[in-house]
Amino acid sequence: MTTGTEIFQLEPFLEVERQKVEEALTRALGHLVPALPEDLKDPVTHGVLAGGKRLRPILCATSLLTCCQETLPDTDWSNSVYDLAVCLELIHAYSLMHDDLPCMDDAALRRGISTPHTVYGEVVTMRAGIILIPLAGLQAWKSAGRLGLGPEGCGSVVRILSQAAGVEGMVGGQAMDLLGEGRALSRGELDELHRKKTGSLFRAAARLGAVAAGATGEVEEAFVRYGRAIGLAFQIADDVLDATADAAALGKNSSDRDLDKSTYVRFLGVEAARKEAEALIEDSLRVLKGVGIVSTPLAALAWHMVRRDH
Ligand code: GRG
Repeated sequence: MTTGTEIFQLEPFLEVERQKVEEALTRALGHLVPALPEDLKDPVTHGVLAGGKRLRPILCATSLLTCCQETLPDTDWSNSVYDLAVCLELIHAYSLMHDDLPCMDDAALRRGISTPHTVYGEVVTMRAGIILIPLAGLQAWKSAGRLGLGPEGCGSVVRILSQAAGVEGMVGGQAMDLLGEGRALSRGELDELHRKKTGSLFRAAARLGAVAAGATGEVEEAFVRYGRAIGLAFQIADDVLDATADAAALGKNSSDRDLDKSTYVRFLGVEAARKEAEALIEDSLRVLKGVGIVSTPLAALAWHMVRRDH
């Protein structure tokens, strides 16, 4: 099978991108943290800077740069790309802080390190997570302006982020997940749950990149479909990893096995789940090609969603 990623050095690419994301997160916190109540400063910093693959902002920045075909952006413009992209990571960070709370997954470890509530307590961690939601919106709006988007474009960026984070997206998916515990979900319910809970931020990441680059409606729609397919593929791969990797490799305990949850592996088995994830990646790249976008970094990122080991 040809993937279009054979000569692309994915690991160095991811490392360089991850570093730019870390720098942008540090810049964002440098502006945001001083204004926070004293007791939230450390928990917010812990929740945002405690590692992670940073895939959502990397996807957003790569989509944006691909649409612009920008080869040598000046430093300010380039920083603003990553400043926009990290609005997604602020939402992701809050969701993980809350997801790990005792009233949800009750996880003491994430990425191999202590979760915020085990260090700062449950109530403070809840507040630290909540405060990240408006901060993410503000981050999106300010950085979109610095990228040169007008009021309408800035509004679109904040709307896309808010919809992805809200009841039509991640929060809606999490609610479905909580309500579905203890009963077997149908395949349709499982797809809807994950399209919302996990998929919505990936979809928004690809779409925000296109919108911030001023893409046409047709190209924007292709990025939505690309993001939707790789978001679902990411989740299927997550279920496969949860079923096959050990806790040390994942940096957490296997929550699916512990909670007896409906997963893609339960529906399909490991091999068929892997194949379905790969078919989604192939579809996602066909959609981009349909609007004339053949991008090695976007292809490599898409394949990484299903070939990663953690
Ligand atoms: C109470 C209804 C309600 C909502 C609160 C907690 C919450 C909002 C949403 C949780 C959503 C959630 C936990 C999604 C998980 C998505 C996921 C697969 C996370 C792991 O992503 P990676 O692998 O993590 O990108 P890293 O560690 O790399 O950042």
